[in-house]
Amino acid sequence: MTSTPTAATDHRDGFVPFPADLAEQYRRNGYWAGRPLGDLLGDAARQWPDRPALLGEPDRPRPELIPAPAEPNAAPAVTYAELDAAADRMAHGFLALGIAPGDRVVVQLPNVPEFVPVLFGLLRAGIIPVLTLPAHRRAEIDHLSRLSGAVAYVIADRFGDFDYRTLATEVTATAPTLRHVLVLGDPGAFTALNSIPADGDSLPEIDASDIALMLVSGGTTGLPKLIARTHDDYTYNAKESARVCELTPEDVYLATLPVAHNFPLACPGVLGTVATGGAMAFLSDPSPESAFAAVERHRVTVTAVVPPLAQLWCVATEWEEADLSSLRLLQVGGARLAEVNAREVVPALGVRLQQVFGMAEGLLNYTRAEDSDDLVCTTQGRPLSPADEVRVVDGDGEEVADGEEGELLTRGPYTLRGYYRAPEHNSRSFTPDGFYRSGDLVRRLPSGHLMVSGRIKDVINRGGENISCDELEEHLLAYPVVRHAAAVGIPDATLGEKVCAFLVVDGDMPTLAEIKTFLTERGLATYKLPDVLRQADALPVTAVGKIDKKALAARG
Ligand code: OOB
Repeated sequence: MTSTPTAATDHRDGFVPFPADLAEQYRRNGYWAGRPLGDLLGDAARQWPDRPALLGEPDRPRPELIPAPAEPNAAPAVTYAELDAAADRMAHGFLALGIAPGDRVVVQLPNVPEFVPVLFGLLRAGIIPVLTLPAHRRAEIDHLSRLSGAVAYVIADRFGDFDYRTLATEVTATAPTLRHVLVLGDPGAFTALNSIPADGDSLPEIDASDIALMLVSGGTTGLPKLIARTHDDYTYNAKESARVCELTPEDVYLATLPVAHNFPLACPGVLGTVATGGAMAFLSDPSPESAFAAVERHRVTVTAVVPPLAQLWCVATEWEEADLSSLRLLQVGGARLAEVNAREVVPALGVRLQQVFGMAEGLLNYTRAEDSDDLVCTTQGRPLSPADEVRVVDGDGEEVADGEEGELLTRGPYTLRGYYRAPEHNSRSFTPDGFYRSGDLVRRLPSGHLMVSGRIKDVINRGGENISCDELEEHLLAYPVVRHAAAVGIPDATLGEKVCAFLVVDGDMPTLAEIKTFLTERGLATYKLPDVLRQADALPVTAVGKIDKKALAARG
C-alpha cells in the first residue's frame, strides 16, 4: 500500500457496511443477487433491445447523448439497445477524463431523459453519483461536494430561470476537490457532456457490496446527510418495488417528482421501470396542465407524486380536459396524505391509489392492489420486504402494542447502517443493534400496515403540553374551505411556544373564532386550538415538494 490513499480506495472511508453475518443471510435468502446496479440496463437491453426506453417530447424527440438512429425513419423513442450503448459510451467518457472508479460525482440535473445515460454511465464506470435535487443551491452543493469529496459536478446549463453554470462557478471556487464541471446543453466556460462519450474495451469489475450511489437525506433540520446505497441493496429496492407495483414491459412511467429523489428513482420509479423493460417519460413541470398533457401524449400508466400535488391534480380535473384513461396507478407518498384527500383520488382521477411511506435511508411501505379501500385510504402501506424488521417503540425504547403510537425503528436488506462520514450523528440515529431511528411516529395494525401519525419533532410544546401538528392539521383540513393546512410552533414569552396555523383556502378565510368553534365541536382539547391564524396563497415547499415547516415557522 502507498501512503496516499487513491480515490479508488478511499471512498469507503466513512461508509458503514452491512455486518458480514447479515449480509451473508441476505445473500443466502436471495434478497441480494450479487450484481452491479448498472446491469439492470444491460439485462433489459438483452431482453427487450427494441422496446422503447426513453420517450421524447414533441420539441425534443431525441435526447442529447444518444446518437441518431441508424435508420432515418426510426421511431422517435430511444430503445433499450440504444440507451445501453449510450450508457457504455458515457462510462468510457467519464473514465477517459481521468475520473476513477470510486470517485464521487455530484449530479444535479432536472427531469430530462439524459439523466438515465448519465446515471448508468457513472454506475458502470464504478464512479459514485451523489444525486442532488434541482432546487439545491450553493449551501447544499458546497456542503455535499465537500462531504463526499466529489471530483466532478454534472449540471444542465439552465433550468427555468436559473443558470447552473453560475452556481458551478461559485462552488468550484470553494469546494476544494471539484476538478470538472460537465454541462448538459451549452457548456459556457466548462465541458460539454456531449463532448465526452468515448469508446473503450473494458469497464471495471464492480463489487456488488460496494457503494453504487449516494442519496441526499430529506431531513428537515440542519444540512443534508449522505446515504450510501450499495449495488446489492438498491437493485433489490428497485426490482422488488417493481414486483410489488406489478410493473410490466407495457408500463409507461412518468417521472414527475425530481428524479434524483428515491421515490421516482427506485420505488419503483426509473430503475424499477428499467428492470421490467417499460418506457419512461420525464416531466420538468408538474403542474396539472403539463402533467395531464404528458399523460395523454405518452399514454402514461404509472407516476408518483407528493400529497400537495395529488390534491392539486384532483382539483384540476374540474377544468383540465386531457384524457387520463391510460393511468392505472397513482403513487402518493413523501408526506402524510390525509384521509379526506386520499378518498378524493379515485373519484377525481379514476386511477388506483397507492400510498407509499418511504425514506431515502431505506425502508419502503406500500399499500397493495389487494388491500381494501379503507386500508389504502387510511394507512401508509406495509413493508416491502419480508426481511424488513420494524419495531414501534415508546420513549424508553420498549416495543408498544399494535395500535399504539410509537417511534418506528427499522433495519433490513436495503436500509442503511449509518450515514456516510457522520459518526457522531450515527451514534444518535441508530440503536446499538443497528436499527435506524426514523423519527416517525406510527401505529402498526395487526396486518402489518403502518399509519404515520407524525414526526417525533413535529410537535408544538405549548406551555408544557405537546400538540401533534399532524393531528391538528387533519382537523383543520376537514373545515369546508380549507385546501391546505400547516401548524407550526412560534416563540411565545409565556408559553415557550404557541400554535400558529397557516391555511390556504378556496373562498372566504375563516376567522380564528370560527376555527376554534369548529375544532371544539370536533372534540379537540382546548390547549390544541390555534393561537394565531394566518392565510397563505400557497405553502412553501422543500426541494421535493413537501411542506416546508422550517420556512413557515420563520414566517410565523
Ligand atoms: C421519501 O423519502 P425522504 O427521505 O425524502 O423522506 C422520508 C420521510 C419519512 O421519514 C417520513 O417522515 C416522511 O418523509 N414520509 C411520509 C410518507 N412518506 C415519507 N410521512 C407520511 N406519510 C408518507 N406516505 O419521502 C420517500 C422515499 C421513497 C418513497 C416514498 C417517499
